[in-house]
Amino acid sequence: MAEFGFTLHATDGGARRGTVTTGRGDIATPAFMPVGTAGTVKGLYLDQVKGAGADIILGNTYHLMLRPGAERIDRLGGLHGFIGWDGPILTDSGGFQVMSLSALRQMSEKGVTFKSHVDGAIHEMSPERSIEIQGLLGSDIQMQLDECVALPTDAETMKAAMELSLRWAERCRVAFGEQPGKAMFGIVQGGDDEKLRVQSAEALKAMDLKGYSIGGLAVGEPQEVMLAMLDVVCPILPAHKPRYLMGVGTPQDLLRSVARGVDMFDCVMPTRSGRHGLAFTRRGRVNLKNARHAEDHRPLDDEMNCPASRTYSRAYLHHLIRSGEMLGMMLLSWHNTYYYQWLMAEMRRAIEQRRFADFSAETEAMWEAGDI
Ligand code: PRF
Repeated sequence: MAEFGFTLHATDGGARRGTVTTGRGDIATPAFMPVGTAGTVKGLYLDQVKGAGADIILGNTYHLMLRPGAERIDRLGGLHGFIGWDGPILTDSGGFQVMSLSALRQMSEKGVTFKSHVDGAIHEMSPERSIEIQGLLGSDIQMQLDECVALPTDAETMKAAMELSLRWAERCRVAFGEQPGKAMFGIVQGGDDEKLRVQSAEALKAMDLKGYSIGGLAVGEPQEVMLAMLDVVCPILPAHKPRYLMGVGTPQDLLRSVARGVDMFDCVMPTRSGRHGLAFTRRGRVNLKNARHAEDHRPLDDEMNCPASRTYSRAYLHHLIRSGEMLGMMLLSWHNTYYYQWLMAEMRRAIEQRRFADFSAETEAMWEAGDI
C-alpha cells in the first residue's frame, strides 16, 4: 500500500501543483473535494462525481455518527463499502458541525457535549472518540477535533478556542498514532488575529503532522480578512505538507487562495447552489430562476464536457427549477460539480505552465464582464 505523502511538482508564485498520495489513490492538487456529508454528494451518483474529475470526497463525522452510526458503518464495510466509493475519503472531525447544527452544545477540556439535531439525544465526543469514529468510518484523511468560533468575536474567546484546539490536536495525534496510507491533519485556528494564527501554525508545525488544515475562516469575515490570514499562515506551514482550507468557497475564493499556497478545498456551494437554481459558469453566475431564461435555447456552457452543461437548454433548466423538479436540482448540481473540477484542472495546468497569474486575471475578467 502506498504511504501517505505529498509531492510538489511545480510552483508559480505562491501557487503549488502537487500530488497527495494515500493508500486508496492519489489526489492531484490544487484539489476541490465534493462534500458527501451524509454518505452522498447530494443529488449526484458517485459515477458523476468521479466523471467530473474528483479524486476525493468528504464525509462528516457528526452526521454519520448520529445516523446511521459509526459502529454500524464499520459492520457494513466502512464508509467506502457502504456508499460505493473506492477512492480516498476525507472526514471532518465533528467540532464545526456541532457548532453550526446542534442546538445545545458545551465545550470543555474533555471534549464537546451536544444534542443531536436528529432525535434530541445527548452525545459526548472527545478528541479521542472523534478519531475512533473516523477510524470506524475508514477515513483516509482525518481531522483533529477543534473549536471553530464564528467571527466577529472577542479576543479572549478566540485565544481560548485556539489554545483548546492545540491541546486537542496533540491528543488526536496520540490517538491516531501511525496508520499506513492514512493521515491526521491539525487545524490552524485563531480567527482574524495574526498573532494567534502565527502561534497556532507554529505549534502545529512543531507536532510534525502529515498535513495542515486552515479552519475558522469563511465564518462571517470579509474575503480580504480571510486572504490576509492565508498570507500569515501559509508561509509558516512546511512546504512539503498539504494545506487544506476548510469549507471554502466561491470560485473567486479558490483562485485567490491557490495563489497564496492552498492545496485542498471543500464546500457545499456547487451542490447547494445547484439545488437553489444557481449555476457557476466560465462567464459568471447564472440564476436559472430568473425570467430572462424562460425562452433561452442556449445550454449553460457548450464547451463544458458535461451533459448537464451542454445538452439541456436554459429554458428547460429554468422550467425545472421554477417547478421545483428534482431533475433541475440534479442537473445544476452536476453542472456545478463539473465546473468546479474543470476550474481546478485549469488551475493545475496554469501552474505547470507558470502562467497562473495570467490565468487568474483572465478568469476573473470573464466573470466580471458578466457576458453570460
Ligand atoms: N473546523 C472544522 N471544520 C470546518 C471548519 C473549521 O474551522 C470550517 C470553517 N470554514 C469549515 N469546516 N473542523
